[in-house]
Amino acid sequence: MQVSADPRLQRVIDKLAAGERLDEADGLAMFETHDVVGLGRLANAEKERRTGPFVAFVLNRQINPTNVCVLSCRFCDFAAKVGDDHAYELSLQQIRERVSEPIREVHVVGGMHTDWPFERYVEVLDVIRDANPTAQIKAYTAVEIDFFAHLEKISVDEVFERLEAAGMQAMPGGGAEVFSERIRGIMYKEKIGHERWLEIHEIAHRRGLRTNATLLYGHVETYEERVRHLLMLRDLQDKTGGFLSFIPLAFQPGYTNIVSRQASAIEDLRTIAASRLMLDNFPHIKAYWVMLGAETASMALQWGADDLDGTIGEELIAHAALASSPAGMTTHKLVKLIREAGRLPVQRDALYNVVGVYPAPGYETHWSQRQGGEGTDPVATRGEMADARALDVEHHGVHTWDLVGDDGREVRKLAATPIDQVPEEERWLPSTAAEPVVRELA
Ligand code: V47
Repeated sequence: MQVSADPRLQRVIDKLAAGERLDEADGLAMFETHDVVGLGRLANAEKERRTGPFVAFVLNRQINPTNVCVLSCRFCDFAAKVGDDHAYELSLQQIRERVSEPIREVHVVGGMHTDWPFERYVEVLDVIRDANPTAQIKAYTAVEIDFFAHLEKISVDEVFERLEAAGMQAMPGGGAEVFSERIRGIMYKEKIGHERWLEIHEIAHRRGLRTNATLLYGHVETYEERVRHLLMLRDLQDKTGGFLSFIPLAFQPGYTNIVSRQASAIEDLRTIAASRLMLDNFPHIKAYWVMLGAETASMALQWGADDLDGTIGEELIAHAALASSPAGMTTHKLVKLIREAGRLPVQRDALYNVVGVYPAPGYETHWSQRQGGEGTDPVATRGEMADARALDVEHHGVHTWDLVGDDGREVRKLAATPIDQVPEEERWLPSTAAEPVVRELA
């Protein structure tokens, strides 16, 4: 069993070994320990127990329909007022164009516009569904849902009814910030507090909608406040089981003058690890490369994270706050980051169904020789995957699966079978290697 020189972390190790649940004191111990390597090992063991060597990612696109917002949160560099130079509103046609590529998820979040009627937000979803029926829609934070309910003078359930009818399939975890009235008073006075945020997620879960949760850290919050935030999420998850993923968001200082620099990489990794261990009832912990930066996000995959979010297309919120990461990522780069962390890339959809496990280089060649032509998605079918696994074990060993061919080209260009020609039930990959992740991600 693992041993730590820090007696408080040792207590966490002992409790986990005994199958005991961690409490507030344990949470603090993890945030305060000097044995950050020991903490990382512990969280990594927990990640591996859940999803083995696999790390998921999604081909997605973020749509921020407008940055015009009725709120003026101190920490937000994204929001604008009508007439500001940087204020923008996407037309429905622009939204249509942005979601027409082969993606699996559209993540919609934006400002709460002073003049837009609720109908406009519904139309945004209508247009996305119409432009790309295979992409699942993860739309609108609890803050926006609350805003719509007030705007329309209808219940939260009625808001969900309208949005679900327009194609909403999941809800993102934004707007949670830190569940602390102290921080709300300093940073986002006009925004809903944690009780309303949790209430709206509970309503979503009762309707069968899966949602995510976030924590905005690295500004003026204390470790106690981070731990209490995690415990409140864990309590709701005990009640409903509706959360899919937790995403710690590293605050980007931008022009806000709240702090002079972003949290350190060690602080990021510590937060990922502590979240993995405290949130024992959350299926997934996401390393959000946009805010962590690609290198730290890749390291987080050895510190408890099992998900890297996605290709994104064009991120605007963190980049308004001067995030130094790129605005989007190619599949090739994401898969490379996952492989650099010694993990096996799995493509998922918004609801964590497995779309495909990436095959070995020899296998791509085999495909392209056998079928020729260009596919639209690097998915392996049931039978093909069994072959790939055999090939992999024979020639490369399981950790050498790769997305790119020897010439460095993406497998997408070589893949044999376009995803829409693969029957739905064949997209699940029951090879020995894929089984644990299929179970866990489902
Ligand atoms: O709610 C705003 C945060 C969130 C800054 O659910 C900032 O899968 C850092 O919630 N620095 C929106 N963060 C993003 C979000 C999200 C992202 C990826 C995946 C998912 C998911 C959700 O971004 C906001 C706010 O908490 N934010 N400004 C900033 N300067």
